[in-house]
Amino acid sequence: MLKDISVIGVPMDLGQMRRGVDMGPSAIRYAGIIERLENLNYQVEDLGDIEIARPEKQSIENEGNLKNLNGVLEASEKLSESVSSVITNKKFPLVLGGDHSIAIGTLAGVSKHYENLGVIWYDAHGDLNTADTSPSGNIHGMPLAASIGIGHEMLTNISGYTPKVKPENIVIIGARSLDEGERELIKEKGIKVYTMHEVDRLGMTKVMEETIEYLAHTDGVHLSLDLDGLDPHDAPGVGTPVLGGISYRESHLAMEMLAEAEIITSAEFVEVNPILDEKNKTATVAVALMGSLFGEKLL
Ligand code: Z70
Ligand code: MN
Ligand code: MN
Ligand code: MN
Repeated sequence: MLKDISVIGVPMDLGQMRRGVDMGPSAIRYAGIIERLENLNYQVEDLGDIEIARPEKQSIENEGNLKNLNGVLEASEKLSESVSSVITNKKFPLVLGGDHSIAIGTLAGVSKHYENLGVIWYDAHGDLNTADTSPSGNIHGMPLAASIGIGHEMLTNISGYTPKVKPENIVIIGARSLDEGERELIKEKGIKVYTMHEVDRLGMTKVMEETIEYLAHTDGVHLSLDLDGLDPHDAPGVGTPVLGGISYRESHLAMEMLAEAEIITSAEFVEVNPILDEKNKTATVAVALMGSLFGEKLL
């Protein structure tokens, strides 16, 4: 991973109903991401934030069971364009969220550039809902489904094509809160999932060895890391904390193994919510994990 890095902030909070996750990009910058990467000798360009409609300005028209659909669509198209031009310029796109609905736009921008993109989805959740299966109507619970072409046509067709990812090119790591419709979709599509049961049972070393091997046939791998994949003790500043998550140490190890394998070609870190956090701990953890992902070593 010797490419120079372009950072894109996405102050998105329309994919869920809690305030504050729009401040995620600021919190991550405040925790020192740019300096951290520069110290690893990357040339880092901060492209600033994508402009996102404020919830106050949205007429909360919920199309079916899709909250803030128009705002999410608008942001997804903008983000897709921005991410795509970063790749055209031969830089590594590093996207800072914002809620996880931004992955719809990120993957739309990334996958254009790959024939056979792999995705690692590091998350407590599957994010495999559609309007029909979602208990909440929150689009941040739907981006992985949308990216494999399942769900509302407006969400699956961002940037004018679908699907972005093949189900067999996905690995979910850290899952421990799956809705009924998500479980059915995982079985139907044969999606590879390391729930917390497998993380406990196999250990993170084996989980990552298998993940890297499983994705060996792909021509690029996107890492979509939801901070709620970590245990709430280590990452308390998230909108939907779920007990029994991946530890800070295991997450470091996972990032180090990805760095060593040199397979990651784009990444996003999402769901950091500084108003639910303890002294910016979660953004600080995110920055530390990005350090490891980009090759930081202890010795
Ligand atoms: C639930 C839903 C979710 C993130 C929560 C939760 C989804 N499955 N995703 N936090 N990042 O409402 O669809
Ligand atoms: Mn998520
Ligand atoms: Mn593609
Ligand atoms: Mn999640």
